[in-house]
Amino acid sequence: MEKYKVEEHNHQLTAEHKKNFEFISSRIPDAKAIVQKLQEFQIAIPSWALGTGGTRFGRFSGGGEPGNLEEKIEDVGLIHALNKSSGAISLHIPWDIPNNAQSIKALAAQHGLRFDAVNSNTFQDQQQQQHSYKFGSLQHVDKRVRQQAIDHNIEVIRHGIELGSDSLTVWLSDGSCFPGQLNFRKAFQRTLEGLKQIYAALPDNWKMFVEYKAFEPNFYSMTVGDWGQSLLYATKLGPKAFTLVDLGHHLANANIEQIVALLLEEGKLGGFHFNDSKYGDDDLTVGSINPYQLFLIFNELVEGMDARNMNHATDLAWMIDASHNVKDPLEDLLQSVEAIKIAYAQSLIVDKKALVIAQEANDVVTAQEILQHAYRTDVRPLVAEARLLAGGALQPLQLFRTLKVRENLIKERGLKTVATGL
Ligand code: LRH
Ligand code: MN
Repeated sequence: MEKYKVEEHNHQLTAEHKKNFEFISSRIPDAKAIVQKLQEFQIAIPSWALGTGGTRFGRFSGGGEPGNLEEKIEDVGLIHALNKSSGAISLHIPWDIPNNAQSIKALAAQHGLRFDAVNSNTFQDQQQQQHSYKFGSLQHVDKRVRQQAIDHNIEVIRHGIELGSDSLTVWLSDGSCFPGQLNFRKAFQRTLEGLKQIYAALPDNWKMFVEYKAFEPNFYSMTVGDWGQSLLYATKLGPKAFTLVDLGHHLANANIEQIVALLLEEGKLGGFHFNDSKYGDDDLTVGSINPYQLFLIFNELVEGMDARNMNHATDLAWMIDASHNVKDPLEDLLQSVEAIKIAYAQSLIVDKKALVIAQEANDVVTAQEILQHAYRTDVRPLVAEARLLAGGALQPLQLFRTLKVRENLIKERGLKTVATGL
């Protein structure tokens, strides 16, 4: 993405933007500090969500998909050039094995990208694999299957070390589909034993994220099925283990913002897989279904992180985990990053002192008014100003379309390339 194209785009929009930015800056305390925080706040893009996703009923590719890891890094680099908010990529192994780690690392650096958490995969059987994960991986009744899964995770850590990553995400599809199929206690003990061996292989400065999920692909029990189970594992593993909250991994109507507040209070919240959903693990665009919930989650995050003097930008892992069935993958990711930055900005303008006074006075009405005033404030000029100061586009999606990026990718890569991933 040539810089002059971004500057040309911004030149046309700057006057309108400045008017909007001055309007909101005059109505909130310390807009400058908020813009600074927004500039620092980077969200990692999943390497497995740069192509068209699908369901068991079908997959409708949009063309121009990245056919290898190099092209995936170029696509994340393009997103980052547009929004200056996606300065990291999260790899999934073996979907994206970096054959030559040094050249991959150099290519990423050229695009201003670092490598966030690396993800293991013991939920699919690979071609040359000796033992099947049909009945689980770390929970498996057969020690050889468990050892195979442990070895894979240690291999993933090795790839991460080569790339300069400093965290491993373990999501286990393990569980059962029918009552009586699984001994829950043994499954828990075996899984904990396996995670301990993986934990022992972590470099000193690394973190391990234990991602929980309520159901799918198992539909009776999941061996890491909710925040409580993940917290149990993370607590028994040690100080380098944390829970990972994927917004789509909860039972209906779960109060995710309360879960976040408590995991933060326990010092065991490691990070997020942001997406949105109406029913199950729908992996939809962040903020597309329930943007108020996303705001309430960030409100708890900012309140809890400030209470622990945590650095908003670096002390938790901010990652997207989405799948695109009907939208252009890059447009979908641009919308998701924007939704996350807007929710973060809204949470930064909450009048926290007044909220505490209302809460301590059981003034329920005023407490709601304070939150919804922030939620109903159009903070988009703050997010845009942060982008502008960072050299990004004032309207990334608009510029993506104006420059016919997808059309050019289709010319370059064709209609048939398929990106590895979901
Ligand atoms: C499981 C999950 C997990 C990934 C996978 C791609 O639903 O959220 O984070 O490994 O999606
Ligand atoms: Mn996830």
